[in-house]
Amino acid sequence: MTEAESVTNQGVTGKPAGGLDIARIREDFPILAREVYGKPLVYLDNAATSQKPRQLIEALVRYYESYNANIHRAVHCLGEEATAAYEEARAKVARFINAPSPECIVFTRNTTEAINLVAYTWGRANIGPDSGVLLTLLEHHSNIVPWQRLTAEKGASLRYIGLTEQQTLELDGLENLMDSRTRLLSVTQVSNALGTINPVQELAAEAHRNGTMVLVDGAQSVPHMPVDVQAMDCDFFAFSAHKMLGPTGVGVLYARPELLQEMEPFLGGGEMIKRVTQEDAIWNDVPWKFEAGTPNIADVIGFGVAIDYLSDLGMENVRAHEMEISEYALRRLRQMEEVIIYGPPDPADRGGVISFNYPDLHPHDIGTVLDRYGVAVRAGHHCAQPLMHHLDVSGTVRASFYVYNTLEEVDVLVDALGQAHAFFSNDTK
Ligand code: C6P
Repeated sequence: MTEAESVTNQGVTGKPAGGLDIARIREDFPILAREVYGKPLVYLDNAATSQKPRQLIEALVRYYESYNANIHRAVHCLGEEATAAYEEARAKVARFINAPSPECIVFTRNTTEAINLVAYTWGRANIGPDSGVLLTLLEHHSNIVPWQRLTAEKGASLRYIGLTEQQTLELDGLENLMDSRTRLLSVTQVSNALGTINPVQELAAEAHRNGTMVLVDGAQSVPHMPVDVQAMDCDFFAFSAHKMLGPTGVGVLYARPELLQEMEPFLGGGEMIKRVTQEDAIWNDVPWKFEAGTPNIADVIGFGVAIDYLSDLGMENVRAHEMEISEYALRRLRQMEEVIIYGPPDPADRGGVISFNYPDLHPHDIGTVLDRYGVAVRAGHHCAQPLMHHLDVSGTVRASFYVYNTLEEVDVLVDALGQAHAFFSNDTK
């Protein structure tokens, strides 16, 4: 019996873990059957991008084979079918995060573009020399650089909420950071680098008491847990399709409807107008006001299929499965000599992301050896350099889990890690 089997028989063997039938789920992902350097692929880089189910791949083929057309402008049947499927995907996204209506959902290219849209439109209109933007040390560069650019341009202040020793947000003394000048708190719901889950609902309530608007970066939360933007009471919410079984090239900006009404468009061109004269133009209704040019039609439709897939699994089950895997991985990694694990110790306080290091070994070296064992992880700064600087490391090795990962794959990771450590220890003797 493997370590994993001795913990539970619910994993790849087919019995539900967190209510999920993992063996059956794995059959939906053709890529999981491939080998890397002669070893079965163990894909643990899901925080970077997830793998895609057959249902999504087939939906993309179906679109291109049977109703490929531009949307919102054709009078023909294909155009109507494509428009209906595209707008149906918007409605599915709205339901998935409990947005009040599909009109609150703007399709972008990714989370990065969604945050930049807010910085460029709402930010330019509302941030001035007397204002401030508050971030946290857990942010991805996508939620740092747009605000650095905006605050530099406007002469506004930029502050960061720091971290406790357990690498959760240091909320003692928040009142000193968030003052009457703070126009925006922009915070990730789950850290991509450490897995820390932030109390965004409480933070939003605190921010609103202070008259501060709230943007939540949901790139690492929506794929992995139930999300309700109305309960969270955020003003803006951003995430990417490709991290949640969907295609690349599609992101989402949710915003409270009255904000979208007030905001100026981001890009100008076709689709985002009602009427254009030689001198000026009248903007289209929301959300189309923010979707200039031909959008990524096929991939938005595919995203709708990915949402159907996750909805069928049930996001509570997805979360339960990842907690089970994380708990097991944390336990096994803690048994290994010298491994330094980052992030909160309790799996309930973290998403399915585990970052770790060996002292004196570069994360890239570890990642490269793991790859030779078929194990795909991310190694490096995870686009979170201010956080790495705070931790005083150049980077970490990061294993990140999803619905198709098994406890047995954690065993493969741990064994390969042991081999990598032994290899470099001998190398340095
Ligand atoms: N993080 C990772 O390996 P895009 O690239 O726009 O789809 O997502 C950006 C982004 C924003 N916020 C968070 C919390 C994220 O994790 C990411 C993407 C990937 O961690 C790729 S760098």
